[in-house]
Parts: sequence; C-alpha cells; structure tokens
Amino acid sequence: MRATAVAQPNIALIKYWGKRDVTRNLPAVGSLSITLADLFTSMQIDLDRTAACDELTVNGIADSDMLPRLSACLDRVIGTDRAHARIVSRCNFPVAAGLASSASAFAAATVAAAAAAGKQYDPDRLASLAGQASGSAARSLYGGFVELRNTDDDIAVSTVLPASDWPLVVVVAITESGPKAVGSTAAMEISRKTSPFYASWVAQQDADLTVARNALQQRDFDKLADIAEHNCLKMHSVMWASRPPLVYWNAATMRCMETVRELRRAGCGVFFTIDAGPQVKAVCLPEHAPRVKDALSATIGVQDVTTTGLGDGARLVAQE
Ligand code: 2P0
Repeated sequence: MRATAVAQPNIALIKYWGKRDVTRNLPAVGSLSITLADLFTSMQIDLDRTAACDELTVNGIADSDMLPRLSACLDRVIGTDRAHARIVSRCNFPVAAGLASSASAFAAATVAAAAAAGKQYDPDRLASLAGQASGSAARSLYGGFVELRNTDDDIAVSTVLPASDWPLVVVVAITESGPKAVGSTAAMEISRKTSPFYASWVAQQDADLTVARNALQQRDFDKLADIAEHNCLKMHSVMWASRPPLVYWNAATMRCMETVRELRRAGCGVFFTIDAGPQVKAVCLPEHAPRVKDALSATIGVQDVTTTGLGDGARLVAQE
C-alpha cells in the first residue's frame, strides 16, 4: 500500500490560461509543452488505515498549504473511502514560483496514488485525473513535446514528438525564489471574468497550436520561436489587462527577455517563455546552450541559472 512516483515539470510553449469548467478543472484552451529532464518531484504515498488524517511533508518539512489539494487528488484517484495517506514529497527546485511545481507534484501524486491503491487506469483516464488536480499536471505524465487537447467532455494528452527527435535545451533564469502573489488557479478566473482580451485569446489558440505543431514536424526552430514568444506575450497581455492586473514579471524578467532578444539578433537559436512567475525560460538549440547560459548568468538581477534537457513522463519508481 505504498508507492513512489517521480515526475518532471513541463514548460508550455503554447500556454494554458483559463478554464471552461471550473468544477471539473477543464481548460478553455489546448496547450503544447516540453517536459524537462533535470528538475523533479518525487512523491511517496503510504496508505495507512491506522493514520488519523492525511499528512504531507515537502523536503522534510510539514506542509499544510498543499495538503487539501493533494487529499482531493487522492480522493479522486482512489475513492473517498480510502485509508489516510502519509505523503512525502521531495522537489529539487523552488516551489510555487512559476516553475510548474504543481505540474510535477500532481502528476507524480496521481501515478503514485493509483499504484498504492492497486488501481489500473487507461492513459486518458489518468490524464483526466491528473488534470483535475492541476491542468498542467496532465502534460507531465508524458515526455518530450506534449500536446493537451480538449475533447468533447474531457481532455486527451499525448507526446507529439519524443525528446530524442529534437533534443532542445532549456536554460531557466531564476530572478526571484519566493512564492508568487496570486496562484494560477485564482488568476485564470480573474482573467476569464475581467480581461477584455480573454475571448480573443481563446479564439486564437487553435491557430497557434497548428503553427507550433507544424514547426515541430519541420524542426523549424525560428517558426517555433516566433509562435512561442507570441503566445507567451499574448497570455501575459491577457493577464496585464485583467482587473486587478496580474503582473508576474520583475525588472530582471525584462532584462532576461532583452538578453534573449540580443542573442537571437546575434544568430543564436534561442527564444524565451515566461509562466505565472518571474522566471525566464530560454529554450535553445543544444549547441547554443553554453552561450545562452553565460549571457543569462551575466544579466543583472538573475539569482541562479539552471540548464536542463528534455525528459520523460511521470513514472512509478517503487511499489510495496
Ligand atoms: C501553462 N500555466 O500552460 C500555464 C502558463 C501557468 C502559465 O498551467 O488551476 O497550475 O491547477 O489547473 O496547472 C499553471 O496552471 O493551474 C499553468 P490549475 P496550473 O503551463
């Protein structure tokens, strides 16, 4: 009744922002992401009939903030008549700072919970369960370039290109390590209800996904760079125009974007993307990664730089 799963965060190149069904946590738009290799969350779930309540530690420290969402995730995966769980989470990167920690956490939790309870789910059902916990978590079930599509009444997720077919590198510039002011779940609803740009964001998403998919098939880096930066800035425009405004960037975020633009003007294969946080992810061709890393490290306000390739989907690492 104990299982451990590992999952890596993913970074969306075509973003998820907004929900079409809040109760079932269904996204308003499809999205396309890359799963990272070297950042990870490990989730051990120990179902224990003698435990009085669910318990969670994150990197050895008791955590009550994330516990209600994890308990709800376990209820969906295992059933509400389940035993209580001792959950031990380990994560090698900052939590809740725009590095998709909820994606890797809930992907790992979904896989570990199903295994601990001896449940066998088909891939679409597993994606649906992970997605109900956190929309982006469904994408971390898969490796490489991953697309999440809306189906008539749920979601479907699949790898559209394995990492080995186009082994891009991501250089993450950390500009702030604290948790973000407004979580994505609440922020998406603020945007849906108040942003004058929200409807056009949703309407244009399928066209952006088509361009990105074609860029992947053709391994056309410039095409992918253009559509990913456009989609990222469009999402942030929706956020900025929300009331209250949702501005996740700081001055160093802007400087990093300028660093990436300068590199690109100088012939470097690199583009930026930014999520609901101040970190800048520079996606680059492998041969240009050292140059991108040096330039971002030298950018004022950058606290740390992490480089990673593309990795695999969530997987079970232990079951007892
Ligand atoms: C993404 N983000 O596509 C976008 C870009 C943030 C900005 O997916 O409410 O934490 O749990 O479904 O999965 C963050 O959204 O939101 C996210 P919920 P989640 O990566």
